[in-house]
Amino acid sequence: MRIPPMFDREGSSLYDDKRNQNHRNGTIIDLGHFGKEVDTPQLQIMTNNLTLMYRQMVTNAPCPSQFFGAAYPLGTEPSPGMGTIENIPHTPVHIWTGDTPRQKNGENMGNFYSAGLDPLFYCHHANVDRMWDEWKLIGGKRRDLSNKDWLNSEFFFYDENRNPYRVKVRDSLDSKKMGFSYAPMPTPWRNFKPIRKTTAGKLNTASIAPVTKVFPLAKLDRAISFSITRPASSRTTQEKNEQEEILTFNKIAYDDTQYVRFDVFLNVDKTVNADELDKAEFAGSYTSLPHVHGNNTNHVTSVTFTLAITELLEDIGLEDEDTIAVTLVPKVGGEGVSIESVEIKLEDC
Ligand SMILES: [Cu+2]
Repeated sequence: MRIPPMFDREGSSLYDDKRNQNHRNGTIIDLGHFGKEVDTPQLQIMTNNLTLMYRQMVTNAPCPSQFFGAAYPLGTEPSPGMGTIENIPHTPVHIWTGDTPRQKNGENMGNFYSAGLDPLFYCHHANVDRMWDEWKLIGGKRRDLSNKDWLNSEFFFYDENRNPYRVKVRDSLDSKKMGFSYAPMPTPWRNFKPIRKTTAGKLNTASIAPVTKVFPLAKLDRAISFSITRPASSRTTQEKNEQEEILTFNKIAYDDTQYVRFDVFLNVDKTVNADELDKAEFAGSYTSLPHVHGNNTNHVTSVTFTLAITELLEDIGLEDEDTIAVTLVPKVGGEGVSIESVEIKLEDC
């Protein structure tokens, strides 16, 4: 949960001056970070981090389509939905590391165009790659895709002689074939399933606006709650095993030169304390890594965001309910975020 000390020695080739100076000297990385300094106690930051890791690796990623993100075949709309760990911890580590206090665009790590200028970028991305291995070790249906389009996708890199070098996804599934493997490490998040803190039971959804009245939402400038009907309730173990219940946010639009982050909770009202994420009702967060474009003008992006909620509904005791309450809490940039619609779908796992 810290930047390794060797990256923090001034004068070393691993050091980069364009990092947030408040986050040096072994400061604990805040995966809940949203670009502002907040007075969250260290213990709370650590429990938030463990909760976020559990959500991204376990709860929200029971199937390959959640972990890897939605399919993006040629000819379809961009940003069909990113993978769980691309969202978190990948993006918050970028934002947390970048020099937001002194650089216009959070350079280096906090912006897409400049992130690779910081040597830490490569360590960070190797760590994300390591989490791919860890995810497969959890078991269940957590395995690589067999889709040929995915396996045969190609990327160009450069070798040590600056010659282009082609790599297919299928060549990169087993790191041992590439000559390396990751040393076993403790995974404290594996057993960090948040426990239910309230005993209030089901929130009265009759007093909350239905999803059809709230969306399309013009701006997420404050916390909002809505009720939404599930496609099925009281699902059997076998049904849950075959299909995952997916809370889907369609066409989230915002200016992607800005950082946005919002949290999603189930079965709580708008007064929820969103600084404490270690609760069963916390479903997940959406985060974005800013892209500064050549001309630096606004650039509206439209994305789909999905959250797997089968385990969550079990843990909160909502499996038998037809209608549930969802609350969105903007952390940063919400005034520039619009959302066209929200639905719950069952997807093959
Ligand atoms: Cu990155």
